[in-house]
Amino acid sequence: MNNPDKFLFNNELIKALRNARWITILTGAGISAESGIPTFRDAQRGLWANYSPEELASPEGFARNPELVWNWYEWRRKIISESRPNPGHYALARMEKIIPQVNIITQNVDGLHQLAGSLDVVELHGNIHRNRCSSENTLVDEILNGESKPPRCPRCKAFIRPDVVWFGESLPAASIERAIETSSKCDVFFSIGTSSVVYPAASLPFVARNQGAIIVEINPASTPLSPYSTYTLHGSAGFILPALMKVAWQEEESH
Ligand code: BJW
Repeated sequence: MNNPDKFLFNNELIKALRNARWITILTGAGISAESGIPTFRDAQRGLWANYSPEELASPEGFARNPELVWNWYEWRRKIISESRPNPGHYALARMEKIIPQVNIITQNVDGLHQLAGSLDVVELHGNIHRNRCSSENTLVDEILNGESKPPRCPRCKAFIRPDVVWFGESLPAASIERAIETSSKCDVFFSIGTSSVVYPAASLPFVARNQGAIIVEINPASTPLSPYSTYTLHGSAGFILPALMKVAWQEEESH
């Protein structure tokens, strides 16, 4: 299925999109898969196959083996720094120019939505490009070359860690508040490229559904959200999103 013109969308979905005034979009690792960034659960292959997400992305895992966790983040940072947004990211950035209110809520830490030109992006799980002191929680800008792994905070000498949200940690209050607010006001809610298993992000489509929004899921696989979605579009985000833009708004790729 390579030709966008051949992808058949439900007419009611297209009508709902054309009438929408507020669209909220939750994204997960799947939207960045076509940029070459392994999805979170895919990343548990190869070099990292022996480690569970909880071991690599939790305060307990970091306390047990800080060097292992730091190396994993260094590995991911390298992949992310060499990647570019894909047609899925660009399609969402263009949607902002058509619909009066579009909010992106992302679980991703890669910054690719912003790089694609999206202006209103809420980062639920932080950003991998930033570091902070694991003790003081203050951002640390500069890491000296040749330092220990992980490097140490220049002030208190505690380990530096990525400024992301690990299992068991609270999400930034302003981000989750904004995410709930925009989910509770939208006409259409997209859930794109997420396995819908990690909370509280996984609860946002239900906030939207409970207030009457249409739920559109884009994912090659079924997820726990699929039975509750109004429309489930099985396929890759980098293919489906530009096709949807074209059919709903006669809008072409132009990046
Ligand atoms: C494609 C595609 C293509 C492929 N196109 N699609 C309520 C109930 C139960 C548990 C909890 C609960 N509340 C809190 C919890 C505990 C926990 C949790 O949810 N655990 C579950 C696993 C059960 N949550 C937390 O701890 C959160 N904190 C919190 O709630 O604080 C208060 C509290 C604490 C403790 C107890 C109770 C309350 C924090 C969660 C932080 C998650 N952090 C991570 C790491 C971030 C930093 C980093 O990136 O390193 O976030 S874990 C990881 O999972 C990462 C992701 O953002 C997140 C979601 O993963 P995602 O994006 O869905 O990726 P994948 O890989 O799972 O799926 C990819 C999908 O894409 C697949 O479906 C593919 O099919 C699809 N796909 N190619 C479209 N081309």
